[in-house]
Amino acid sequence: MDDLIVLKDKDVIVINSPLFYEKKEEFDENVLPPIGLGYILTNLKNNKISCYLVDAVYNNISVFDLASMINQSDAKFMAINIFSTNLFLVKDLIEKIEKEITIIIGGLATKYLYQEIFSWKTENEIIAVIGDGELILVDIVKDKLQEEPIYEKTHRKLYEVNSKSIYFVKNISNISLNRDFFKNEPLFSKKFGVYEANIVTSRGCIYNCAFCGASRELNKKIPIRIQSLESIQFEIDGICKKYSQISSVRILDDLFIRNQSNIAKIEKIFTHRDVFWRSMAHILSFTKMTNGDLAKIKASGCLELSIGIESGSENVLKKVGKCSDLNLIKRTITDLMKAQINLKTYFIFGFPGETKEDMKKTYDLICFFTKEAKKLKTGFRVSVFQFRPYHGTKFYFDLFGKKRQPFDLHLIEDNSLSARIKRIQFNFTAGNFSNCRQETVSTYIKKSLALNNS
Ligand code: B12
Ligand code: SF4
Repeated sequence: MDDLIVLKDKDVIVINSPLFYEKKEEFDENVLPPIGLGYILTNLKNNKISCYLVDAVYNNISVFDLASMINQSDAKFMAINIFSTNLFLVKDLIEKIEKEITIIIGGLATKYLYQEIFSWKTENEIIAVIGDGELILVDIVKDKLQEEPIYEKTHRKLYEVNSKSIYFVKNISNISLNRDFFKNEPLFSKKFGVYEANIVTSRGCIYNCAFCGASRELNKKIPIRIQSLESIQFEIDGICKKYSQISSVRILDDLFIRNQSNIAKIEKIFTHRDVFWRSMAHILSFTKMTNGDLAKIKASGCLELSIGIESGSENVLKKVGKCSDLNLIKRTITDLMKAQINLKTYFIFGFPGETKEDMKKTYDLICFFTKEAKKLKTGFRVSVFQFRPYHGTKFYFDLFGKKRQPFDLHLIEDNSLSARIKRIQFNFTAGNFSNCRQETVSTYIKKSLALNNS
């Protein structure tokens, strides 16, 4: 394991936490670099703190090997992200660490998981951070923290970086991302035949999806931050300079397109640049756009838009809180197809209380879009998941109540699903919350995905 050698002489090991317990021999999926950790590493380096990224997902490192790497390193700090899906893997990792090291845990989920995290069996100090990590981490490592923890007990501290904190990144256009830390960039997209780099142009979200931990309602203390046009242009110039083979930029946030007034910005960024782009987008971003606007998006080099639709049942959509107007959804998607914009759409089966009729409506909607795409000769694919109640989401609270300890939910790998749909990095299950049998949910997932090949 080469990394063991590299980990010598590093003060801070920054870890993209593993999604699987064991090394996955068959794992050959594209894995995106952890952008949030990239910002953290960049600021550590800018402050002359030696650090190293261990990407346990991309490097396919088991929990056991990761623990050995940490135990054999001479690092004084380890900083690791955590998700609902790997809570118990991170627990196991931390409980396997035998050396003295300060453990810093961050990411959106810490807000709801810190009590569980603080109960883990380790003599090491654990510091949990809610919110932006890049500024506070430097002061943690230098032992120069200028704010008090919002919660503290023996060897455990919780810090909250909200808009009042001096560690809050007020202007995300002023921070930099050193991509040297990423070993898996640029990534080759087989689908589009392009080398791509990834960017995130906003923080926070203006929407309120009931399955998402980033929803506005749940993060009121954190204002939305948008990267400026100039800063995005500067970032993309840097990417093009760094990677000569780059031919596309992938934007990983729902707010890049946002609304009609952003089209001029998109044109300025991409029309005169020799790179394509693809992005996540919210379905409501297009509500006021004309066909002319959509044509401009296409002409600026848009390879594909990834849009969450989630369900074809208005009842379910109302609970989801994204967009429940099915006519609007159909019209928007069809208009995008008419503009020859390739689409990747996301759907979820197995929402709480979802019935077989609801699932059928989702399947029928996907069939409708598949036919439309054929008719209009444009690219259309679907990505389908089974519902998972992530900690700290509206659905989680609705299902389990606010009083219930927020950590006794086990999200485990669903191997049957993985075997079928070949995206093992996303196939976790916490059980079936719908009104149907698991078999029905799985059948609809399978049938819907099969439409990709029809
Ligand atoms: C884009 C995205 C992805 C992308 C790419 C992420 C990337 N490469 O950076 C992809 C599709 C790969 C992805 C994957 C997953 N994602 Co995601 N993702 C998002 C999304 C939409 C934006 C995240 C983002 O880039 N934010 C901007 C960057 C700059 O911020 P950041 O990553 O949050 O990091 C900052 C802080 O959170 C903090 N921080 C983060 N880590 C750490 C660690 C330490 C030690 C400290 C101090 C601070 C700190 O500091 C960073 C810099 O300020 C969010 C929802 C949202 N709008 O926030 C969901 C979200 C974060 N994802 C989520 C999940 C669950 C996952 C997966 C586990 C899904 C799965 N595989 O089953 C994986 C995890 C893979 C991984 N190891 O990264 C959930 C987490 C909720 C939860 N309770 O766990 C979210 C909130 C969405 C949701 N449905 O609720 N995701
Ligand atoms: S799913 Fe996307 S649009 Fe919905 S709240 Fe989360 S980040 Fe926002």
